Amino acid sequence: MSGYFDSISPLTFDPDSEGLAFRHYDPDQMVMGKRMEDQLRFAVAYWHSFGWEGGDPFGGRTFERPWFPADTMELAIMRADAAFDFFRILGVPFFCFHDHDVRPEGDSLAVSRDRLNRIADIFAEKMANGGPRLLWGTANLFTNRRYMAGAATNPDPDVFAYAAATVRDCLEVTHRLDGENYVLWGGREGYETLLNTDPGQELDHMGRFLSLVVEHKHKIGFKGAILLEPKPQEPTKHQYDYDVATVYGFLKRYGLENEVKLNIEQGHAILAGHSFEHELAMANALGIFGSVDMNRNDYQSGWDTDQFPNNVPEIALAYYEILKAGGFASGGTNFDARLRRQSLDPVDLVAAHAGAMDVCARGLKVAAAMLEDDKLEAARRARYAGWQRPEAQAMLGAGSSLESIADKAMAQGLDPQPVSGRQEILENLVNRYV
Ligand code: XLS
Ligand code: NI
Ligand code: NI
Repeated sequence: MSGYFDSISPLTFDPDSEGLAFRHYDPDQMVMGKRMEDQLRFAVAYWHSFGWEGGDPFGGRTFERPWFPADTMELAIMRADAAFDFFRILGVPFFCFHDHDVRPEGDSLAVSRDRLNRIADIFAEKMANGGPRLLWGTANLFTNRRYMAGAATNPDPDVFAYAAATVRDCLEVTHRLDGENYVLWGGREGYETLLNTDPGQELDHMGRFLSLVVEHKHKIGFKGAILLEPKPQEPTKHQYDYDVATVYGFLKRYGLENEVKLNIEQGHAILAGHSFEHELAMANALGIFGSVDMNRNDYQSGWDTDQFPNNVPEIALAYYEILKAGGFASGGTNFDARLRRQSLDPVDLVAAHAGAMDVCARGLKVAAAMLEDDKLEAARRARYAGWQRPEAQAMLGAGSSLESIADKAMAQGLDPQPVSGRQEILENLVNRYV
């Protein structure tokens, strides 16, 4: 017990509450054949909630937490105590962490690994005593200055090797803690200027690195999924893992499309000029949907603001795509989100997550209702109905050619007539559920 959250009791589902409670998130409510908790699979992100100090480019720490700056193991343990107290207040089933969030880095790889293992022992005990499970672990390959020019894509092979050692250790700790996934977000895998960069070589290094990680996963018997997290910009101007489609091309090129899935973040989708649901639908279409980071960006500011979700219609469309993909398998809903820097108090952190969980619960219920009613899907099926005809199917089959299709079209004197896409009618339909 850290004492930090002592003034706050565990939250319950209480729609009539005037205080801190869930008004929509009822873990036991059944939604499309599963408990809501098992559909949403919420996770708290250790870094934003227990590591981030409230700084921005114009000013430093605004939050006063007793474990800051967490540069000793004693403080790291105090932070772990507070984190697990917090998880219990929310009743979340999962959490996520980077090595860098949970232990101070040592002055050698060996010391860093030893510290990570010591914290993992503490986590294991807390997890066994009713704490949440691990949705995913990951390595921070972007904060230390050694990574300023990338990790796997660094021009210095020693940095590649250092990153390999770091990921080996994090993957093994994730495995030991029964993590359901292991995430690689491409931190500084990208570049600032072509004048000093060989992108072809860097992509090959990144492909090799990922293959090594996948190989090691199998070697140690880790059953979780390896997830890549696309992001188009920030911190480097040109991030290689731009968006879902780009990452799919990368995976294909290095033969990893059946080994790796994606962790899709709403804010990153927005930065890429896409909607969240676009990225989710693309991942589902390409067979690489894995998990989500449920944090939005500001639509105007153009950087990764990591805000808690608060827009139900948006989140409903996201869960609609997730449910269409069959729901989460190993993935879940991770709040890779942080408070605004003026939100100083423990209660702010609790309320931010409670509100976000309610927004997701509402979104999920809306999505399930739309899917169960089948009106949207019926309209979509009707739109593609022509493809049910045998002649249409034949065009897609092996026996057809451009010539045979063309000759037939000419012989039939085809003159296709446009049909309404019914966008506004469909938007109105969605609005009836929200
Ligand atoms: C940064 C990413 C990061 C990953 C984990 O923008 O969202 O937080 O989720 O490394
Ligand atoms: Ni993220
Ligand atoms: Ni992000």
